[in-house]
Amino acid sequence: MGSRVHVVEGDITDAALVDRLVADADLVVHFAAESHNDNSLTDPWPFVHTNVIGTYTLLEAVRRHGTRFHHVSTDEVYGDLDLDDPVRFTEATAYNPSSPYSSTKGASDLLVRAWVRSFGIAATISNCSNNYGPRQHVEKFIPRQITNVLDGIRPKLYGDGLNVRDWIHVDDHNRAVWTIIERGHVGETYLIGADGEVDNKTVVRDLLELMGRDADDYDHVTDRAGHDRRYAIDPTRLRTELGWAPEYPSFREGLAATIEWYRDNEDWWRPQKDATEAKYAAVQSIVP
Ligand code: TDX
Repeated sequence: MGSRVHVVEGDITDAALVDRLVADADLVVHFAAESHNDNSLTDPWPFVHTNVIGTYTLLEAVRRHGTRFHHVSTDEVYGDLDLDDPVRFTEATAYNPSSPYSSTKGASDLLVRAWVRSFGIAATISNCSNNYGPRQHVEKFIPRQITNVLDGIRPKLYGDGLNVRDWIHVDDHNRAVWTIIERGHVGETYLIGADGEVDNKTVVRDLLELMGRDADDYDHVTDRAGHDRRYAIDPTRLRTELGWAPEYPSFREGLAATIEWYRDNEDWWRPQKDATEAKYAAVQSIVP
């Protein structure tokens, strides 16, 4: 890969840097975001700064240079569903975000739509469900629990643990983004999901079992403020119009591979672990 990749570390709100990089690009794929709900409850400002001002900065650069743009977003912009709700999110679902994080992602999506309509930029948007897989920060649900178990700490479930997330492997997400870039229609939004709805308690029990531990060996902790109950994506449009399909055979197999990755790559996650758990310990306690 080496010479084919040029890594530049910078801030997406740095308009001069962004302009210089976009001037040389054929395509901008905008994955950059502050992404963790819990962090947005502790301090919303970095979310407004990066997700809103950062997206604005990129949009102005692609407008100046006429560059094709793809905006990566989240299903959380649609708010949440009841556990027994018969519908799932579609491209037509109204925006109704709950957290500082999801509201800033919703705001960034609306900026992209406005820049398409008002300035004619060539952009597509994708809203994806919960990702899992290698190299995910240990603050997120699945890597937090895997690394807890590896450290001999019991997994921590928020509230009653019955909240449902719709899981997709990060490689399937990336393949879907590439499909949209190659075959999607400019100005359109595509929802990405792999029919992977599972409640949090089941995820924790599966992880414990796959790691050779008792499936009941977890704690309930303080619930997240405003905790969304359920997310669920209807990926029909992406599948039928663009012909995408996930390649991971099942969530459980993907989970087993992810556990292996964290077992084999302690060097990657260890430096973040203690500080992340200290941050959680300051706001969460075990609920008997
Ligand atoms: O320790 C935990 N215990 C727990 O029960 C953590 C960290 C989370 N949870 C719950 C909260 C959620 O119901 O697990 C679920 C998943 O939590 P997160 O990994 O924090 O993800 P979520 O809040 O669902 O948001 C994720 O998916 C949509 C990403 O963080 C977002 O960036 C993405 O947009």
